[in-house]
Amino acid sequence: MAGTYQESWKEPFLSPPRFEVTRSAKRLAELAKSATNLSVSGVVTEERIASMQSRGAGLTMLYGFQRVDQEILRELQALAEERQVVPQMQALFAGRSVNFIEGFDSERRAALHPATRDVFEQAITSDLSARRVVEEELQKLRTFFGEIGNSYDTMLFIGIGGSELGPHAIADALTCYNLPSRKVHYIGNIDPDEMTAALRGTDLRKTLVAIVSKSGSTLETATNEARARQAFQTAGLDPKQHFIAVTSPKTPMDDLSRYRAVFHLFDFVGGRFSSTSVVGGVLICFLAGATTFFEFLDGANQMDRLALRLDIRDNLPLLLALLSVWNRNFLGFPTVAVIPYSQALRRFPAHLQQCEMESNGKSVDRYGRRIPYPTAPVLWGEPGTNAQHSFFQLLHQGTDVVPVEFIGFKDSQYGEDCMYNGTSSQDKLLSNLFAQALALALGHDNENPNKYFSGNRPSTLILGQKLDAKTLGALLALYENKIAFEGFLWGINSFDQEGVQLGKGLAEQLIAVCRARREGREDLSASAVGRRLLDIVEDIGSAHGIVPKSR
Ligand code: G6Q
Repeated sequence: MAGTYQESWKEPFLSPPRFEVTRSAKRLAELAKSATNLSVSGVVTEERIASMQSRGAGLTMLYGFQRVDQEILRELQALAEERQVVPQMQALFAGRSVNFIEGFDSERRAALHPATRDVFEQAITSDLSARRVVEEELQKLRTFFGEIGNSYDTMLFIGIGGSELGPHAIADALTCYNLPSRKVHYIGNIDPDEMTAALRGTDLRKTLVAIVSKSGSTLETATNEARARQAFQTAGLDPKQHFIAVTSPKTPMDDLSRYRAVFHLFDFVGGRFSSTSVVGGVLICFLAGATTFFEFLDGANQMDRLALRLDIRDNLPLLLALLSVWNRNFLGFPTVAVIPYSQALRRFPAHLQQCEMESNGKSVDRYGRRIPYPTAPVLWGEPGTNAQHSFFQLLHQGTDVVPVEFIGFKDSQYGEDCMYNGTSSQDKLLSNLFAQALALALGHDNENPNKYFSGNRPSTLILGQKLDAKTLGALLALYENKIAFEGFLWGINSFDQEGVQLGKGLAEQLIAVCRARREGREDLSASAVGRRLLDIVEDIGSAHGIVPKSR
């Protein structure tokens, strides 16, 4: 029954040797001093590219453009074993608590997002109560979107952070599967202009509003919901007929007297890992239909199955994580760029930015000890080929080496193309992807130093037949599991986000000062510097000689 899910963590977590003292980490540090140089003639051969590939769940990963050889790959496998990362992943899939800091006040929860898509074949997550509540919510989704039929053509999707980035990225990626005339506006920011822009030209009579908040109390979402309700009331419409909620059981939003329907997510699913839960479900079911959403879940579930394999050549997420750790910890590269050669994946790097950096941007281990090695790289990216005309200069000739993860597909989504100068646009797109990987790896000699390319700049190529819903699910789960594996390798808790609390608390203090000033009171609870900043912005118009409008 919904709302009765109980956490099933009980036993102590695994305690493998610390990352920096493992035998393999020490050996990898040695090997890094003479790591494969991709720019040396005869290193990047067709045999190397053909042999250094792993396949699964509809994706092919080519890692021959990484600075690895067979010995380094063996040591990366050994590192995975010494750090017991597959057993840790098994514990995650079993619903054990993986979200904790031992010995300190912390969350103590499972991270069972794989259960949100474990609804096919033989189950791979072993928490029956979690699977049951997931299935109930999926059934509710099917029923609700079946019942509403074509009553609405527009969705206002109000949510922020994990309750917006992933769903937005996947919905953009699946736009070609949208039902006729379905559209969505996303409102995450507390910036009032975002809501104003969304409301302009929207026919509220045909609009469904999804309020998405796991906690049911996020400032931005609550504010934007209040504004949207006002807009409906002003238009003479009953918000209850138009608003649905996605939230945890028992939050202030878990209230059927205010919403047409309430869908539940649970504390075993972290916000940034909630794309395959009802958070992504309400959006994709509205835009593209439940069948597309289930195909997406199926692809994610296929990739999850690979994440439990021991051999890194069969476990794509683990291999991607190990290559990331190799570049970050042993070769010392501070950032990674994810460049999809697919316009549909335009929001995917933004989603991965949160997944990687909020999960693994940590400086203490599971026991609260400061760690002496780097953790998450800065992750960034934009779609190619556009990115080539923008920041690729730095990738090729900048002073920092930026490893790249290229993503590309053999076929376009719509299958509509044009022949121009003897090739299709899709041919040109993929040729550009491969050319960039080659140029980064091989470089180019030239007597003119300004035209010299050092090469030896690593990349991984992630390729698929076509970006359909199933492939997108696999791609998402590839990265979700990669990020969890990185956390297991580094010995950190990838599933909390204490780092966002400090600024949030200071903003609340300043908002209290604003409220007091509007009410003609003085509130001194914020710092003097913070209050001074409010004074400065108050005076900014007159400081620039602008006559203030009367309010
Ligand atoms: C994600 C984070 C964070 C969260 C947002 C929205 O993992 O926890 O980005 O998703 O702050 O939170 P609510 O869903 O509770 O509104």
